Amino acid sequence: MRVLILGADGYLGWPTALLFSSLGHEVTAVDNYFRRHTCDRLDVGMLYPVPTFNQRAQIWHELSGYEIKTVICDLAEPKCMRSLFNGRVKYQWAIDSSFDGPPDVVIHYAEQPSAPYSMLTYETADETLINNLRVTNNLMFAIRDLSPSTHLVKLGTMGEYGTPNIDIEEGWLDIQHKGRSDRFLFPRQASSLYHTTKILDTDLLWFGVRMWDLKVTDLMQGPVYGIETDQTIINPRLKTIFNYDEFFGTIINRFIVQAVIEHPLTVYGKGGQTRGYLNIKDTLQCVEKAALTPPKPGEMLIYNQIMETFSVNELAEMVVSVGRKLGYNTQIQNVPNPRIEAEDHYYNPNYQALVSLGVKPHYLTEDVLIRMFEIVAEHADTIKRDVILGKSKW
Ligand code: USQ
Repeated sequence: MRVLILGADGYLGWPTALLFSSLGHEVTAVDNYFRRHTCDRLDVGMLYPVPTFNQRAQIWHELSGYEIKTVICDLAEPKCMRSLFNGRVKYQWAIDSSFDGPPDVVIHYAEQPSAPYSMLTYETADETLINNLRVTNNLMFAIRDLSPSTHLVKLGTMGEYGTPNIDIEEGWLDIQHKGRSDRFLFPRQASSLYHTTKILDTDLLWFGVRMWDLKVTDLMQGPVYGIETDQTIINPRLKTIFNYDEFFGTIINRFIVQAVIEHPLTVYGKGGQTRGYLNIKDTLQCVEKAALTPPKPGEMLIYNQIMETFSVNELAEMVVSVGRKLGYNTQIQNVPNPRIEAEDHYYNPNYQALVSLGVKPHYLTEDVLIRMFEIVAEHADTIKRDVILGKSKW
């Protein structure tokens, strides 16, 4: 397949590009360096440096023989987006820079992914809204106008549903009302502006599916943890970006870093907040299965992309237990919750569909945590203690 990956320099985008390339697909990878530039601007650091986007593609080619064509441009600009479909694309790095045709599948990660960043200031809220919605709209129109049979795989988030007091279904809810029934998008209620953009994306794409028979799969993903995938371990220069700051570090990744530098684990509020989690390896499996299982034209498939659920307290206890076994003085500190979110709530999402498609879950075991500790410990000297506690408050 011709696979176009948008946001391909990021934590999930780069390993996704490696996976599809390793399977022999023709991969074009696009990014605008938002993550790297924003980390520099906020001065939050990363666990280790990674080569530039083009260098990564070259290194991959030297090691595997496969080609990932790179494009550096801002997908919020319609010209940039449309060039990927109409052949006017300018590759930054490619062995063969001819255009092979529009993609069979697009994997869309090209969004500002941080809830705390979206809630930092008016400017970061606006940037999040404009970037995320414009990129999705540009993509929807590029597909509609230039390649209507392309399958769009969109990364959404479990946070779209919030924490309702009923079971969370996979995307849809059958409603009975006054003797009649119909199926609707499951009710959505986010608790950050970032998560709200994901709801708006879902609505936008559902509109495109109904109006123009687009083919969309929307993946409701939970917070991801982990560092290694089957391809990134081939060589240290293929590692994915790893953040541990309040903006771009997800909770499990942050807790491991905190434990390694013996900073108390930052449990926000009461710690009863429960979410569905998954290993980065399972993100790749899910995206691959979704890409290989396209909907029919005019159909939107929605999957809940999580493998198990934990409360913040449960995660903290697991990290403390492993940290202490490894000889770290690991403590927990309940800090005032910077977010407005339920700290004690019902949570029962369904998430069987991706497993039914063949995804084999990697669970959060002690061994998985120990391996993460080992990798983080190799970089302990570079960890910035001052970015652990945050500035963003709702
Ligand atoms: N939390 C803590 N302490 C911390 C960091 C987080 O208690 O130091 C809590 C948060 O308050 C929240 C939970 O842990 O209740 C998860 O927080 P997170 O920062 O790991 O995840 P979140 O902000 O929800 O966002 C992340 C990704 C986002 C993705 C989302 C999936 O950044 O891109 O969409 O996970 S989900 O949470 O299911 O919406």
